[in-house]
Amino acid sequence: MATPYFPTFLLLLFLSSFTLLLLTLLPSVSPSLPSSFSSSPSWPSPSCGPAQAWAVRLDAGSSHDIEDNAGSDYEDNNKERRSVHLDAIANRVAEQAGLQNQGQIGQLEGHYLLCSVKPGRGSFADIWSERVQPADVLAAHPHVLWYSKDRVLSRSKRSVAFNDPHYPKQWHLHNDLNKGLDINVTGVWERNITGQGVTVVVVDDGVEHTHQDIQANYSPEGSYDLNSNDPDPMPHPDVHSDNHHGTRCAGEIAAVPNNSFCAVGVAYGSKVAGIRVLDGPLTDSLEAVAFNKHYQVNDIYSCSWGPDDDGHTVDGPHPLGKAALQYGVIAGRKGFGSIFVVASGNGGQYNDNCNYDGYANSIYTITVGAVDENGRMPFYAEECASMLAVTFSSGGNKLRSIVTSDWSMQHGTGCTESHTGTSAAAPLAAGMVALMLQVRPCLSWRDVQHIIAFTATKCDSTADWGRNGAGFYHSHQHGFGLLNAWRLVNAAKVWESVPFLVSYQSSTNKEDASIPTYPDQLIRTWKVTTADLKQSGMETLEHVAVTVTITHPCRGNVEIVLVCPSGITSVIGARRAIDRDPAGYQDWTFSTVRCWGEKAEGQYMLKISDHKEPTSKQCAAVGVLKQWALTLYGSSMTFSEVKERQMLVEEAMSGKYLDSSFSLPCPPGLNIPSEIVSPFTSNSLKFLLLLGCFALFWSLYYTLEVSLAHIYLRGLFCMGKRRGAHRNRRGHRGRGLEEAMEDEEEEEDEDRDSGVELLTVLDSEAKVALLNGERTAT
Ligand SMILES: [Ca+2]
Ligand SMILES: [Ca+2]
Ligand SMILES: [Ca+2]
Ligand SMILES: [Ca+2]
Repeated sequence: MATPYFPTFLLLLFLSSFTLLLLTLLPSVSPSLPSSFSSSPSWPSPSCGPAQAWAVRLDAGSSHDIEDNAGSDYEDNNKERRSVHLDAIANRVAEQAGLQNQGQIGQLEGHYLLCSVKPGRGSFADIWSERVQPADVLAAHPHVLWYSKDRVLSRSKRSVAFNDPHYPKQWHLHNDLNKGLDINVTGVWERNITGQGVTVVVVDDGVEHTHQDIQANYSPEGSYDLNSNDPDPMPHPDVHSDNHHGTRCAGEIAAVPNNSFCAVGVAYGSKVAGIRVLDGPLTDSLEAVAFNKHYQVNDIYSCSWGPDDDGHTVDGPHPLGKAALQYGVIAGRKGFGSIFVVASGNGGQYNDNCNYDGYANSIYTITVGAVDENGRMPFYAEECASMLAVTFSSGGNKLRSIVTSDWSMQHGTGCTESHTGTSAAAPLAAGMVALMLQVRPCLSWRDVQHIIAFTATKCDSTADWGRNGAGFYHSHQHGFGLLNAWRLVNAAKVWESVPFLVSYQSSTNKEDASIPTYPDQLIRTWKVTTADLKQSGMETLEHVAVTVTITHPCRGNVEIVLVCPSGITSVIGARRAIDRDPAGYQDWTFSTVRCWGEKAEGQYMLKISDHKEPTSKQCAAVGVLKQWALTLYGSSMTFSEVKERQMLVEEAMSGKYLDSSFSLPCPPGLNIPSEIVSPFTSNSLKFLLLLGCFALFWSLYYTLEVSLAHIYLRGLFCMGKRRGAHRNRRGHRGRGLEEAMEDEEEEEDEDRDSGVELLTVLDSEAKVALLNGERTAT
């Protein structure tokens, strides 16, 4: 009979189904891999989705602890031992928190990703894991310095197909004609990175903030009008109809998207402010006020202007402007430093060079040049050794310009297709920095410069690219290359702040050495030893500057080259054919970024030559190097740390950190008052002057009145008692008054004393009035 087998078959069927059910319910047991994420193609691993991951930073504890845990089997160096030790701690922490260690996060030592193992709801494992609260365990754990849970981010993709009629023409944002020749920003926007929480201020001729494409993103808190001294930077129409510049720049940064009007800004989620300062005479003090205006509101200052680009000007910020730039990077943005973006200049056709422009040359500024839509240097662009990077702008006649907002005053339509020059490049760079600051608000002003050097890409094969000792490519025409929003933002995401800025200065070398005619050169060297750098702890370079005093009948003929210890050359003082100024260079500081990331130690060489014109009598006299000094800027970041950062940045380019909710901790910053009322504003100076004049007149009048009353009284009581006496020759404020009195009579001795007393009292009264006035003014 077949029937006895039937229950056995059913039993087998039941058993196998039960086993299958158990297998599906149990958590998938995967080995915990302490390997770095570079080996894993996708990160975080698919089993560790958002809201299930914890990023932790671990403390390795004391070296004794390492010895104990790692054991004597490990003969390798400390670092490796430390890493193994940290892996072990990470495993332990993960286990205790009911999580799974997914390994170190990239190259960030001590940072680990721990995943919760979440099987289906209602399972045994789920019930167990709900009892253990990872947050409680991580918060209390002695080895956990910091932890952060994945938050579920809003993943709604922003449509990059905007309804703004001119968006299709904004080739700098999406170049459909020459693929790849744009700022590579759309991928960043798709991840909701649009500059939210960041304010960019356009320091220019005003911003039409009621403009349809600007109004929604306008920041009145960051704005000011220094030309008219009021809070409203609205541009004033003028006869030339050219005060549209600031509005155009503001549109490039933050033009409102999807409003069916004109264009879209690079950082359309950011706020844009305006400081009106170029529509009137610009003084040093006005410039200084502009550079620090609302410096706790404004994060980035976009400056599309500079000294005359005529090929023979040597000028830059004057003492107050310099001090304001320095103060901005120290105290601006809660101490992380204001970001100053400056245009490199449009004097290309006059053979101008941005190292003769002190704003570009300054270490505090991000110097941005321009390339055309083909990635080539346009005719107007200037080159220099202090150029940090380039981005897109107009080119020759047949090439497209920048499409952006325009003012609607006078002949303006509110939208333009012809914004040109390096003026159009700097705001694009400012917008890209805004995207970086949304991702990581605590980037310092130097972090931003570093990230640009680390991420800019080579363009234009015809340029003079040189590879420096740290592996960075730089050209005098394009700096470190094209700014790339995707690369900048991804690098910003994993960027840990660089150590604080240190500098080294050589002694001032008095020379009085003649500059020989090219190909001969005047060569001077300066050796920087380990001992020289010991005090500051400088390991690697950022900016390198040389300050020179040179006399020459036609200074544009002089060429100054700096050679860093690695051998890379920087033309810090380029020849300028038009510059026949006989003034030479008086303590002018030339700078270069070409030695970025290189070791600071070694021999620096200065080469100066005179490219004489044989026919020119005017330029025949011999030039003289009077004195020179070398200044190095850098940090304690070691050369190997520079290399590690380069690897980390490249690893981040896949977007894996941007896609995850990974974030490094950000310190809150310093508590700096939002605005310090400057005693240097023209208004307060005028007020003080007025008050001073009033006090002086008042004291004169009062002295006169009291003295006359005194004489009158004395005349009444002491008439006829005249006798010879010394003239009071003591100095008083009212010199004219004293003379008037001399004509009237000669003073008596006893009366002179009381007179002095009276005047002293008057003097102090006047002072009190002045002091009170001063207090009111400050
Ligand atoms: Ca105004
Ligand atoms: Ca728009
Ligand atoms: Ca220039
Ligand atoms: Ca600069």
